[in-house]
Amino acid sequence: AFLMNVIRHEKFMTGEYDTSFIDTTPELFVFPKRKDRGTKMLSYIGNVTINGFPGIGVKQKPVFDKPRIPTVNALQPIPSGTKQILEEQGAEGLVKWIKAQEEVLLTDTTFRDAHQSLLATRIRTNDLKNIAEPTARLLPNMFSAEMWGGATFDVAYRFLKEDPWERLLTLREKMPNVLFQMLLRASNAVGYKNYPDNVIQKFVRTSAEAGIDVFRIFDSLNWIDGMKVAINSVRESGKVAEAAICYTGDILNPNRPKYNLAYYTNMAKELEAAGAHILGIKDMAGLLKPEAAYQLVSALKDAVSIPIHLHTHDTSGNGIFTYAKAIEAGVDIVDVAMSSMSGLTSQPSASTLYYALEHSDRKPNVDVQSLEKLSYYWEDIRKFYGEFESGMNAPHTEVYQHEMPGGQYSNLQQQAKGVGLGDRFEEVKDMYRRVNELFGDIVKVTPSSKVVGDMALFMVQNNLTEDDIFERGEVLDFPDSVVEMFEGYLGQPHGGFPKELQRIILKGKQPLTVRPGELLDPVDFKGLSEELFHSLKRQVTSFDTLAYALYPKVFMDYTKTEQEFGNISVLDTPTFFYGMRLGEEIEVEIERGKTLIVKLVSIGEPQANGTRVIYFEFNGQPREVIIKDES
Ligand code: 3PY
Ligand code: ZN
Repeated sequence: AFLMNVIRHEKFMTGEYDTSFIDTTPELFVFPKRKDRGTKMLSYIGNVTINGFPGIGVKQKPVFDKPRIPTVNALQPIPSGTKQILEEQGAEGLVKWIKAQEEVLLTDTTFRDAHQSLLATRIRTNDLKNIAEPTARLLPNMFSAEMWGGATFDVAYRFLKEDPWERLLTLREKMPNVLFQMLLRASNAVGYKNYPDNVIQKFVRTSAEAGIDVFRIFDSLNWIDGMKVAINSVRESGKVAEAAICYTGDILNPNRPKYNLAYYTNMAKELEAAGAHILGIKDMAGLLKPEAAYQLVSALKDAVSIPIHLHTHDTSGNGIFTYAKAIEAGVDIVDVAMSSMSGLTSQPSASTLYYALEHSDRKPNVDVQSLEKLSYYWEDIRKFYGEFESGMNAPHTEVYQHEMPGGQYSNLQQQAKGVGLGDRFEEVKDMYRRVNELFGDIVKVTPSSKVVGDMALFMVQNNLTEDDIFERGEVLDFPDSVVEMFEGYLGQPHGGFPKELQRIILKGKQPLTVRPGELLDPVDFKGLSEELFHSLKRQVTSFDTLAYALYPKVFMDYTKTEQEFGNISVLDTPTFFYGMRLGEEIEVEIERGKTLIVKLVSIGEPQANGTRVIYFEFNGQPREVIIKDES
């Protein structure tokens, strides 16, 4: 417990400690009441075995093969990489280095966007951890690994009941050579609404200290005013500010002039002037067609002097063709995923791109055999998450109609099921397109995409048309997210909101015209931290305080689970989702070098009070736990 207190202590985690730290920090000796870790863990296993996992239900645990982890020589030092370039030469030096490379550089999104887009962000730290060091050894020449941000933060606490900061620290330790990249929703941080400026500043600073190097910053309405606080915070932390334009529409379609080439080149110039080290093109839905990619990248190369990093989703099946044209036009970096986690709503495959470029002068500097080996691992663990697959198994060119981001598809599908529209998803997708038109053709990416999705669900559920909105809008109770966006709480869209619709939705309320961050009171972090200390009765880190500031309810629910079941992130994924089979024996490494052996012996009959006794063997000793049967 003492070591845990030291590790969890804020000063230790932020590096502000010296050798007198232990002597001058008496609260290290306040230990929580001794609780039995083993019983807590068995309670979790018993509970999930009997009552199932949310979204999966009670299912017999399938038998999975052991994931294939490539063998590497652990005695060799880990080769150095881009992380060392940043450390030695700073952000400006890194930018110079990028520009000097002839080959196209690669960002691996497998640890973040790939599973956000294919598996509703459900991949657990336990599975990421096991492949981190082999990845660092086998792919030392990657530009970066995107492994944090976007939905990972929220989903980790909310559904996986694990701490996303621990994920970051754990992976950082195992991958010391490659730049870590995260997706930051500018003033929305890793959430769905605008936060006060001091939350954004503290979040960036703390993420940088915990190991993030490259921050891809975007605003969900492409509103540059909303991005500046984040860009400045990243620069002040000495890290790399990759400011992104979100790509929507089609620059080559003369009937869709709102988002034309000049719109994007102007935005790029403004982002460069605002301090971007790298310009991101964030094609979150995969709408950037090959010829458009050629023209866009060529024009941006002329417009700005910073490197260009292209992100797309392969939903339409055109991803590699788009990359080939962008690479021909001189794009510096592109986002790819390990092949077994690529394609469809995810990123294009790294090894496919490698072969496409094999005998060209822009061939990426990666070992394709290493890509293949790593891909086996992801192929194996992907099976653990089968329940979260979207069911999409071939390219969907319909994305050019609905324009839904890759990361939203499987989520909206789950949301539709949740409100009883599971069998009307085709209508929901079409309504998503219509809502975008109704809203004046806006950029759709988290959180604005969620607002469009919420409105689409609302309209399908209530059988509403656009005419109904205008005719009966005064009596309709619009979703909160829709009202807030039209109030200006996500910032301002290009060309403004449609005035008449805004009046109907706001029902007399006046919209904001300034940056929401200017109006929101700063968060009192010291106060929050004391509040948390009193309710959790344990040391509170700046990680906890930030999580609480961003997601108060989600974080408190997470701590309840933590108190009830302990640290369940150490369980293997099949056990975490399905519990155990009768007679099965598993090993759980609760900390480095300390492994528990758990066997499920039998499950008692339900009692009159609705409980069951579950009999385990725990390191060879009989142990029982009592579980409430929810069925
Ligand atoms: C996110 O914000 O999570 C996204 O991936 C947007 O594309
Ligand atoms: Zn994406």
